[in-house]
Amino acid sequence: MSGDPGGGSALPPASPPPVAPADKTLYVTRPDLPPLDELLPALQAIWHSHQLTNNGPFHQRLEAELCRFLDVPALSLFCNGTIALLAAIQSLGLQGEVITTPYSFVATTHALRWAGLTPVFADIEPDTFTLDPQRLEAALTPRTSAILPVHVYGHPCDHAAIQAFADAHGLKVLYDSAHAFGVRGGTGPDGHALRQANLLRQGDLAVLSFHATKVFNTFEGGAVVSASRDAKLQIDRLKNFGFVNEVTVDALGINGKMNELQAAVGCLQLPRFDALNARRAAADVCYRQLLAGVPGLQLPPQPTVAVHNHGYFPLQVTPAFGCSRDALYQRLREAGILARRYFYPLISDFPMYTAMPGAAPDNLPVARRVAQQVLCLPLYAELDEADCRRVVQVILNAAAG
Ligand code: T4K
Repeated sequence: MSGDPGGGSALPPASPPPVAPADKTLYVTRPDLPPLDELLPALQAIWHSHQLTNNGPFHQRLEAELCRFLDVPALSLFCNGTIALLAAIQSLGLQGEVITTPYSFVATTHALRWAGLTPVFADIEPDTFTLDPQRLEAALTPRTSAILPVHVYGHPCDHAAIQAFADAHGLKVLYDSAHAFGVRGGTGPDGHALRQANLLRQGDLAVLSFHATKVFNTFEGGAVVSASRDAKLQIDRLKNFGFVNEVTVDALGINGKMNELQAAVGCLQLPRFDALNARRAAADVCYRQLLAGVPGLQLPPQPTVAVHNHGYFPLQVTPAFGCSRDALYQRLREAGILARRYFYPLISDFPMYTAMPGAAPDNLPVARRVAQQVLCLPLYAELDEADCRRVVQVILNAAAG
């Protein structure tokens, strides 16, 4: 055992001093909430009407307002994003195998399994962390019915290439857009339309999550975006047990309904989105400036969109950094900073998926490397410059050894 048992050493500390443990905890994210006094009139209206769920007035209002805000033709609210994924899968009538990414939250793949489908994992692009269209061909079999890509961290998939492949092989495309709320289009410097146009209009259906940890939250919640009123009506029936009317059930539906409390919260959250996003964007810029040029750190890709939602700050800690990703994760924790390794382990490494097609480690080299390197730093509207500096100081201390 080494050290100074008497505690009286006059030597200076070998490394920079740790950040004061008395500092407040910084989480990877923090939900934004509307002022409580704005919610009270909504609660009074609910108490007065006794309409608690089943397509009540707040539910109808939120669907309409979200369609306008997101500029989509039709949208069905859900109790959460996972059940929304399940209903979307069911409404597309998928069978057999679905090509998907191993680099996501586990709900993406769980939804396929709950629907009795076989996920087939394909690798991701190194720049955007999204499903690599070049890897689709190798994953295709006669049993393939669809592709389930994820706009991970709100970065647009290469939807033009994915759609071209799907069209060539008669496949459906269902986007897990849980991270893509509020991401809006634009054109690149050369005038070419960027990848996203309107992200939520790509593919056959897109699914959103409004979980507490998302940039737009209804505590729990989600939605399926569809291209037509007919498609929406079918999804609405699926989330209500398959009821067509009081006496007719025509499909194996589920209870996926959003209740009036959640919808009322959503109505109050929506007008706040842009202002909160501007604050997240400022924190994002602050990190980029403070971390630029640190050896061994790779900053998150600059989003190829006009408006990003800044839901995550996925920093890559490469072997050239002063310590490992996991050691940095631990150093941050000790300083009260709860960064997260989203998405480690890969979904394909969870025991129920290791035997699935494409799950073999040598099939997923990019996803495997990224999962070993990514650390999502705290990013949310409340985070101020001092908070960002505190996070970066711990990182710089770790780099110094
Ligand atoms: N597809 C994708 C690509 C997804 O990312 C997700 C969900 C889904 C589908 C499924 O959608 P949902 O069915 O969830 O609507 C979180 C979320 O639970 C999960 O919704 C999310 N993705 C995933 C990326 O992250 P955890 O286990 O990391 O959450 P937790 O509880 O550790 O929260 C992280 C931090 O957030 C906490 O340290 C503190 C803060 N927090 C969290 C909650 C829940 C709060 O401050 N308040 C809160 O209420 O999974």
